[in-house]
Amino acid sequence: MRARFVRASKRLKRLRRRGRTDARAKSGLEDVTRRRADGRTDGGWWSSFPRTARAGGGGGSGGTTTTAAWAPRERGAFGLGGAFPEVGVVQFPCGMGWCAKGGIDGDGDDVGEAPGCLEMGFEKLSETAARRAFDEETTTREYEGFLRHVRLWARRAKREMESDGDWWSACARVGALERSEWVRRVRNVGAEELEAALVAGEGEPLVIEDGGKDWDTWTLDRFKSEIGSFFVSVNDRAPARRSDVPKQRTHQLRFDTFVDYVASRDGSLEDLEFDDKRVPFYANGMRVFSDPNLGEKLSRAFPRPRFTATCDHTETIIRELMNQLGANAETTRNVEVNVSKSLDKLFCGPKGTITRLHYDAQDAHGWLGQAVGWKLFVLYPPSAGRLLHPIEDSHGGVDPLNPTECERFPSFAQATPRVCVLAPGEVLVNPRGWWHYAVSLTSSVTVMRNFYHATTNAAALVDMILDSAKKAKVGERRRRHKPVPHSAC
Ligand SMILES: O=C(O)CCC(=O)C(=O)O
Ligand SMILES: [Fe+2]
Repeated sequence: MRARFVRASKRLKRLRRRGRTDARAKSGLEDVTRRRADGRTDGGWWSSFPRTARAGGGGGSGGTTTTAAWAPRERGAFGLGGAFPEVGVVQFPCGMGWCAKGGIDGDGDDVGEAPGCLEMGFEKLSETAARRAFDEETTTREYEGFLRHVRLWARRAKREMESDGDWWSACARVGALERSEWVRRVRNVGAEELEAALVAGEGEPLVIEDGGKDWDTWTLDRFKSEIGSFFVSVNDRAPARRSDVPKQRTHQLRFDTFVDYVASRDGSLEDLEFDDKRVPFYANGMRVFSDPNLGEKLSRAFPRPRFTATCDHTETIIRELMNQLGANAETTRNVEVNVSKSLDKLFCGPKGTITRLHYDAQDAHGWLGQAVGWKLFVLYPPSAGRLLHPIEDSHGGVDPLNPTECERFPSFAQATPRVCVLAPGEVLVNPRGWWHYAVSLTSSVTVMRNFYHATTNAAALVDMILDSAKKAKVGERRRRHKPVPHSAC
């Protein structure tokens, strides 16, 4: 192997000296990109590549200029290699890859008939990049803060468990931050009670213990088989902040492959086995409910909790406003899908995946229900905002779990956290403007919806509807005026 590398790098050096490498590699790549990009040869980054490709490949000069499928056959044409996700191609570096037939070239080097390049589907290519990122040793301040909190708490809980031995009640105590209060827990919540929790004063968060009683029992495996084909974006810090650039790592892969990754980092807090060198990746805010193939299935599996019927006025407001605007049924339907469906989301990640402190944009209320696993939430009322060192409008600069955060931000010590640990089937209602932080204590899947209530936060929704109606109208106009293709004769 080593000898191959040495030979390859010697040859690379020689080729670079002769100035041949780039031109040949690019001409080969250009041809593949043409085939893959369905004629999109102008405008893309590859459009600056030489237009000529030599039929049959091979070195030397001459050859016919053609756009026919062509792959380079000699090593020199492979250049430095690389992955080109834009066109779904992986090109081996010079001297790498496999050779079908051996042979000796003009320089006396052992060469084979190398494959032009390996054409890989975009999905495969993205997955390869994601897997590589999962393996990188990188962490974040919030993940470190969480680990420090858990280890500190574990020492205390261990002492307590020795007295009562109840692991899950000990797990619920992981949220017992200094000076914290528990979020109020209710069952069989009535319409008035819930509405009051949203409307009165700053509102009050509630845990509805039977909120998911109409949901089946779901497991990670069931999610994997039901929505495994969904192509999901995962990242190592969420929600995204402008100041994350360029630190945030985002990758895309099929959901079933991501579930395998989640399972590979499975385990409850009890084992206290954390990969503290690798921050876990989080599928944060999957818009799978608006997916044309999978959305219906999920909406049926997770019917909106009954208590929301009396305070989630989102769809009524959309229909009412579209009616007043004189919109037709198609536009109304489009706006309903674009606005309302996009407010339903799914979150999935291994233990230790974090949603950093923030409040939900566009003045939205929200409910968050556990489908799989346990999750810790830390909340602060809207009026505590200035103690949380807000950055970029709706993001908190403090990390609620970090044991030394008050040394860094002394005023943060005055903020009183409201804490809850959600178990499967439980739903947290989070009124508008309430700051919240979430961390998975086990492998976890959460179903979430942002919603609007006629007398508290409808104004923000009206803006969203008008915006979406404008786009839906433009789309319809475009569809109506589709150019008729010229006939060939
Ligand atoms: O990670 C979570 O479950 C919290 C999600 C959340 O609050 C959000 O995306 O707005
Ligand atoms: Fe949120």
